[in-house]
Amino acid sequence: MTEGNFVDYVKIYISSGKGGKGSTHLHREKFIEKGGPDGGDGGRGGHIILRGNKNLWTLFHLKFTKHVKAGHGGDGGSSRSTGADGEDKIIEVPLGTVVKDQETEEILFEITEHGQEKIVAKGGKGGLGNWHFRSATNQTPRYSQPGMPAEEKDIILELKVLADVGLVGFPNAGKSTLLSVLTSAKPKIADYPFTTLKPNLGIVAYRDFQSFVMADIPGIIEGAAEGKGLGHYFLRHIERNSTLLFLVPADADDIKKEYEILLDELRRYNPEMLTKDRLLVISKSDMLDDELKTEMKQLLDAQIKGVPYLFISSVAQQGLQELKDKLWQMLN
Ligand SMILES: Nc1nc2c(ncn2[C@@H]2O[C@H](COP(=O)(O)OP(=O)(O)OP(=O)(O)O)[C@@H](O)[C@H]2O)c(=O)[nH]1
Ligand SMILES: [Mg+2]
Repeated sequence: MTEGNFVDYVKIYISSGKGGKGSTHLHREKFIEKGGPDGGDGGRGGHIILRGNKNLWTLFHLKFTKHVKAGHGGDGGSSRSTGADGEDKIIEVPLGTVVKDQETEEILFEITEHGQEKIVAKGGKGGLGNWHFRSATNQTPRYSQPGMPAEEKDIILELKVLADVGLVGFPNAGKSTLLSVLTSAKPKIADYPFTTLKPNLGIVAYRDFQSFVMADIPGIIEGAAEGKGLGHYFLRHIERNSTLLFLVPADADDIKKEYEILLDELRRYNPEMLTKDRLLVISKSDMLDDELKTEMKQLLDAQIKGVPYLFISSVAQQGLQELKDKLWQMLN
């Protein structure tokens, strides 16, 4: 898969296991004519459990999971032996996964911590065996409880928390190329606008085994907030990023203007986007010689205030470590 490893919505049909039935058994042994009741209890049906996993970033691994079924509880047996519990099924999800009941649209809960476990469909309780029902008046009860039924439903998993750093830029600015050199993601790259049609996520490895997540989204054009291009729909994917990385290519006619158009589109989409930390990078700066770069720096220093900027080149591998350092510093 080279495109669209980003999945933030899945629907799954789940069913827990039903409880095993209790046993109606009367003890029989040589020389003991009338043994008492000794039917054991049924086992519990398996639960469906959601578990948070901080190493997952999307719901991609569940994209093709349509059903999840837990095991049924075993029936109780003689000699008060209890049936085995049904096997639980665990669904691992990224932190920030919101779980909804599809039918009622009710939010059931949210998984926010690594290792956090929540039962989303409870296994049926096992029935009690007849041993429990013996009494002074009934020494040989010939009944036991059935197991409780399973729980079945469709659930929706929706991912709320997204990457740390979101890439923002016009089509063809070099966003996907940057993702491909900083992470092991393999997004499609081409010399035409709207190459990227779906968001891509990658994990940027940082010094000493640390990492952060970067999201590449389709290019944004003027009017995106009103639905032009593809940017509008995908802006929601960077709504929760803590830091936005603006890319303007070195060969842009007017860097300041391009940056301001991008900023304005974000503002129109949601003014809160402007409260995030921002970093501007001039991409494809391998196209600049030193003289041009110096000139451009002077211009940018005069024109663009209040946002740090860097020159980078994904192709020539320039300024990338500096970029990672800067992003890391902003994230922490
Ligand atoms: N010279 C040079 N070209 C680059 C650099 N980075 C990207 N390019 C080229 O720019 C073109 C667009 O790159 P992409 O990474 O696909 O751009 P994008 O921003 O993801 O584009 P969309 O997905 O359409 O929004 C490709 O032809 C790349 O090879 C760079 O550092 N230097
Ligand atoms: Mg792209």
